[in-house]
Amino acid sequence: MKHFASLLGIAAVLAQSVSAHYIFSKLVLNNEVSKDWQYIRETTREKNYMPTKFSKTFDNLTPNDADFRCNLGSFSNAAKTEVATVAAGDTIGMKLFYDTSIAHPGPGQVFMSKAPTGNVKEYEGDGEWFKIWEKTLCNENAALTTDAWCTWGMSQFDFQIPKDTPAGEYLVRAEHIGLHGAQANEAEFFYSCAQIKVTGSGTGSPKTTYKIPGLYNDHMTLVNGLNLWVDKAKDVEADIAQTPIGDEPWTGGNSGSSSASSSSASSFPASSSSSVASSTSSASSASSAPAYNWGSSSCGEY
Ligand SMILES: [Cu+2]
Repeated sequence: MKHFASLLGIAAVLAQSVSAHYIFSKLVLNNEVSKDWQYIRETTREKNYMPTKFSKTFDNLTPNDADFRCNLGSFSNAAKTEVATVAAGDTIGMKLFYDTSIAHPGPGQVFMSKAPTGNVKEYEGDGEWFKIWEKTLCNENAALTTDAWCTWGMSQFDFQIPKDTPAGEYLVRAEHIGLHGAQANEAEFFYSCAQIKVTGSGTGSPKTTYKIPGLYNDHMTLVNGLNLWVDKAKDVEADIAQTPIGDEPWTGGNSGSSSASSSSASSFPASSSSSVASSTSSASSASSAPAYNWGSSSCGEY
């Protein structure tokens, strides 16, 4: 049994070696790809492509930290990062370093947050965030460990800045989560933030907003307990529903009166208590998790 497990481990290493880790470094405007870190705040971490995790961390960073907003040390590069002008309603993209593509199974999402002073270069991202784009399962009959996920194989996320977005400067945070280590609390978060200036006359207001940190916690089964080798698509969907990933993205409109906004914001911690309950129920599958999780071996250095 031990030999079997190590063979599987070697197979996982071989499968992984063709697919490096990744980080969003380029902005795509009118199909033109920017330079790396021209509009996206560069992280100061030595291996910028390594993921943020709840356990077995790199650089001690976890999703509970302030730098989970735009990645480690990136605010120190805000002033030298350019601000891209984008008309509300336009579709832009965020593209991966080295033109890699995503070879980890999991959802992708894009969040925005308005700079309260009007100057995004001095904004740390401690205000309200809202979600504008989301990709989860696209083919439930495909393997949950690979191409069941819409983002599998993508090298960039293309998304529309909602037409109703009010003019102003914003952080735009693209994120991909690799769930292949979630059974061991080693979900992998890949993310960074672009600086943009939205033009237009939008007067919309998102219904649901979030704080970062606060998007995820390790009581959420999706990132701590889910097992892609054992669980079914409906289990994954139920786990997604307990996180902000399950919320509808804001694509425009004035769904956000201030009271609606505050009630949905306050329901967010409440919903995390239900995920605590379900994480207990799936603990048995986590403890019988196969030994070949990628989190410990192949995902260490690439
Ligand atoms: Cu990995």
